[in-house]
Amino acid sequence: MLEMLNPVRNRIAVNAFLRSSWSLSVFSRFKYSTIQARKYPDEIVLDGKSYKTDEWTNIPDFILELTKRQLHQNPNHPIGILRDLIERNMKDMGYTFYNNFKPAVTTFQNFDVLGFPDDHPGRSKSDTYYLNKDNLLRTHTSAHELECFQTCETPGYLITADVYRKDEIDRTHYPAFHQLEGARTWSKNTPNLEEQILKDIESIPKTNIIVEDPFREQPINAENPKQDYMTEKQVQLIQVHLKKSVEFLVNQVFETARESARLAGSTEPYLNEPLKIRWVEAYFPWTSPSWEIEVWWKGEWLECCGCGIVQQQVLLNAGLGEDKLGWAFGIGIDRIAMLLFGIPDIRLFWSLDERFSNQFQQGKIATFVPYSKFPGIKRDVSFWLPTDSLLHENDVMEIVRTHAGDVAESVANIDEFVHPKTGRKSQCYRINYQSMDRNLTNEEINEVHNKVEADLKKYFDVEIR
Ligand code: FA5
Ligand code: MG
Repeated sequence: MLEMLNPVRNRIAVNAFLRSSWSLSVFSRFKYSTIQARKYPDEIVLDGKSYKTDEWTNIPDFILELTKRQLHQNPNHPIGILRDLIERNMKDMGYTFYNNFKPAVTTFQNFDVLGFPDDHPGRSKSDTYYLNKDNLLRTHTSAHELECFQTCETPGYLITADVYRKDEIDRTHYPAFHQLEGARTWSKNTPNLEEQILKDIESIPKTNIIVEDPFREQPINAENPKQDYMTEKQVQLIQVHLKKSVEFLVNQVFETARESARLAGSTEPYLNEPLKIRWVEAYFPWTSPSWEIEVWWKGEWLECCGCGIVQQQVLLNAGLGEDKLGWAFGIGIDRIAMLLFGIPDIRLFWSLDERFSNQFQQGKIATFVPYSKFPGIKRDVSFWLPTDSLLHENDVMEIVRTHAGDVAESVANIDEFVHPKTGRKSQCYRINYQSMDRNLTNEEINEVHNKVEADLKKYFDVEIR
């Protein structure tokens, strides 16, 4: 969702329009009030706190179960191993580590304080899991920026936590994943501030990464503007510090992975090539200017981190006054862990199968050995949508997840058209059901697939074709 809000890249605009348009349509809400709503208990208890449910509640039980897993705290799980590795590399560099934040936060923490506009698609029920109107499962670790800025006594901090988003179903998307947030501030009153930042830049260990960054010399432009509270020179210096810090972190992680691969006897050519990364412009409501880093790994650009210069309003909200300036970044760690450990499907992180967990050990990046491959069963579902339908792609994903659980390997909208005469819209989704640890029978998949169709009819009034 936030992934989709970069105005610099056009894929976003359409989605944003689709998403925000439904929330604006009071008429269609009224019209479809006869469609059944899902039932939730009167209260949900999470981490010892009770939340009274309301019309915003949309968290299924299987998601609540995931909140108990805390994979980043498990020293022998790939996610925990990666967190530990990053923390060890960043030790003594002036960061406080926070790993214990609970997943339930307020809409204020997750959105308001970071300057998300009211009509931001990330706030919608089709993107975010709500406990109720005012409480949700954090969608990003930035939800804790405020409290960390308030309490942190070192120049910077690192937060690792599980985050939750309604999202697509495929090999690299899962409704729960992990982020590592970093931030660093300076006091404007530091004597010779600019020289100090330069010194801080020089203290970041050098890497031999190949960097493609068209914005390094001139980081500011009309689409990615500087804020008034900083000089151009300050933006220039702070972005270099930010980018070099992220490059260092990424390089350490990938170097460790290569080292492990070499030790394990691998002779793949990529092990001897320098790591290649590129910076692209981005947009986040609470940073400006903003960027993303992409890493070239085995023939593909992988988006792994959003970042930028913190909006002064966030620092003011945290009570830091006008004296501070700084940067923040947020890295998705699951996709990086997939590459490092050779894990082909993001669902595997959540597997309770010992054939998975027995392969990993604290401090080691081992290459995952698949224990077997089970065939998938494909099923299509095609339907006509009612006029002014509220159905969002993420709703289809959620319905499939509810009935298929981790047996849902991928779901893709493969066909969409509008009937030239009736003006009715048709969609077709292809679902691949596939288990990571057993064979599926046609019978059980028929049953699951029937439930998916039934829910689409019941909750969204579609006409199955
Ligand atoms: C954010 O979440 C921002 N909070 C990052 C940030 C922090 C920007 C601080 C500025 C300052 P984004 O939505 O792009 O940004 O997500 C960050 C990373 O999380 C992505 O680059 C990607 O690696 C990972 N990610 C996003 N969605 C998923 C998903 N469904 N599954 C796995 N990883 C994901
Ligand atoms: Mg992104």
